[in-house]
Formats: sequence, structure tokens, C-alpha cells
Amino acid sequence: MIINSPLFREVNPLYDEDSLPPIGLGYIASTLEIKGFSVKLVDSIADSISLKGLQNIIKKYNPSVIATNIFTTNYNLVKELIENLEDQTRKIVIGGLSTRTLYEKIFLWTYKGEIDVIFGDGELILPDILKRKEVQSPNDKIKNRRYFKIDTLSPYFCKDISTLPLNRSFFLMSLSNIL
Ligand code: B12
Repeated sequence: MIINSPLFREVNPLYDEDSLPPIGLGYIASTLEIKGFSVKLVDSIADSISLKGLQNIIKKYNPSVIATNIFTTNYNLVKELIENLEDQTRKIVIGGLSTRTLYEKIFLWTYKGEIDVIFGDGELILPDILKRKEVQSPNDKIKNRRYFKIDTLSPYFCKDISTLPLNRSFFLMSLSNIL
């Protein structure tokens, strides 16, 4: 399950900005799908899903892996979501540009299971991480926490985004399809 993380705890009726599709998460979902993984993209922003709503969706689908973005602005919400997961054996992957500065804090989350943090392009490394066949060593690690930096030297760096698959139907999912 790939999650565009919520910005608010509750549904905020005053938040009326148009949402744009999370294109980076779409690239990740598309590559995983092509590699044979069963993928669901849950967009908490487009579908105005509260933290509680998201917890219910996770419970319903019971995914073995949760991959979510994180922003400096919703760090505490994502931390709360992950730390309070009932099943703490799921693999968690956290990505997004702010992970470069947040990863050491994420390493300290009380979640009992594995957490991998990825800074930079996620679509090429994630399938290998899920198959446990990464060809790049973590840039940092402690116990069951690892941090990968995908920079221009990484084998997982996407040199030309135009050559990568993007299945836009991932963006059409609305709440009625999820619940
Ligand atoms: C376009 C854009 C938006 C658009 C569309 C966002 C969207 N839904 O995708 C809008 C205007 C809606 C937006 C909103 C916000 N944005 Co914005 N946005 C951008 C911008 C300009 C480009 C992002 C983009 O599309 N890149 C191209 C795609 C292909 O790459 P990508 O998204 O980075 O994703 C790749 C990697 O980062 C990585 N990755 C990303 N997420 C994940 C998750 C996992 C699990 C993994 C493994 C990897 C991974 O893999 C992806 C594929 O390679 C960036 C700045 C930038 N130059 O990148 C800021 C930026 C990402 N946004 C930022 C922020 C803060 C926000 C908001 C939280 C602001 C707010 N308070 O409302 C919201 C979040 C809304 C949301 N969750 O959708 C910050 C994030 C840094 C931070 N402070 O945490 C940035 C870096 C701008 C900045 N410098 O402040 N944003």
C-alpha cells in the first residue's frame, strides 16, 4: 500500500485547495505493478482521509508493506500513524525529499518492525528492497532501520523520467473504491 500521507488529523472542511496527483508515488506504484507486486495507492489528500480513516483502510486491506511520503509539515502525523499500527510486523518504507534531514529522527520511532527510509527517486530501488535484493548498501543503519540515499551515483538514480512507466489509473481511485 502506497500512501500520500494526510496533512491534517481530521477532515478539514476549510482546506479547499485543488489537489494534484502525487506523480512521484504514481511512478513508484507503476514500477512495482510492472514488477508483479499487487499495489494500492491511497491518496489522503485527494480523498480527504482523516488519520482514523487511514487506520481503518490499513486494517481493511492489511498490506504487508506500507510505503508513504512524509513532509516536514506532517512529520508528527505520519509518526503517529506508523507508531500506532496494530500489526507492527509490516515493512514500512518512508520517502520524500525531507527524509534527508528527518531520517535520524525516523530511526528512533517506537515502531517494532523494519523501517527503510529513502531519500531521492523511489521507483527503482523499492522493488529490490521488497525482494530483499538491493545492490546498494544503506548509507546509514541501526538495528532494523536503514537509510538509502539515491543520488546521481546510485544505481537506482532515474536518469530520464520520460522512459519510466506511469499508469495514471492509480490516480483515479476515489474513496468509494477504497472503502
Ligand atoms: C509539485 C509539488 C507539489 C504539488 C503536487 C504534490 C503532489 N501531490 O505530488 C502540490 C502543490 C499539491 C504540493 C503540495 C505540497 N507540497 Co509540494 N512540491 C512539489 C514540487 C515542486 C515537485 C514535486 C514533484 O512532483 N516532483 C517530481 C516527482 C516525480 O518526484 P517526487 O514527488 O519528489 O517523488 C520522487 C522522490 O522524491 C521519491 N519519493 C517521494 N515520495 C516517496 C515515498 C516513498 C515511500 C519513497 C520510497 C520515495 C518517495 O520517489 C519519487 C519518484 O522518484 C516539490 C519541489 C521539488 N522540486 O521536488 C515540492 C515539495 C515536495 N513540496 C513540499 C511540501 C512541504 C508540500 C506540502 C506538504 C505543502 C503543504 N503544507 O500543504 C504539500 C503536500 C501535499 C501532498 N501530500 O500531496 C516540499 C517538501 C519538503 C518538506 N518541507 O517536507 C517540497 C520539496 C517543496 C519545498 N522545497 O518546500 N507540492
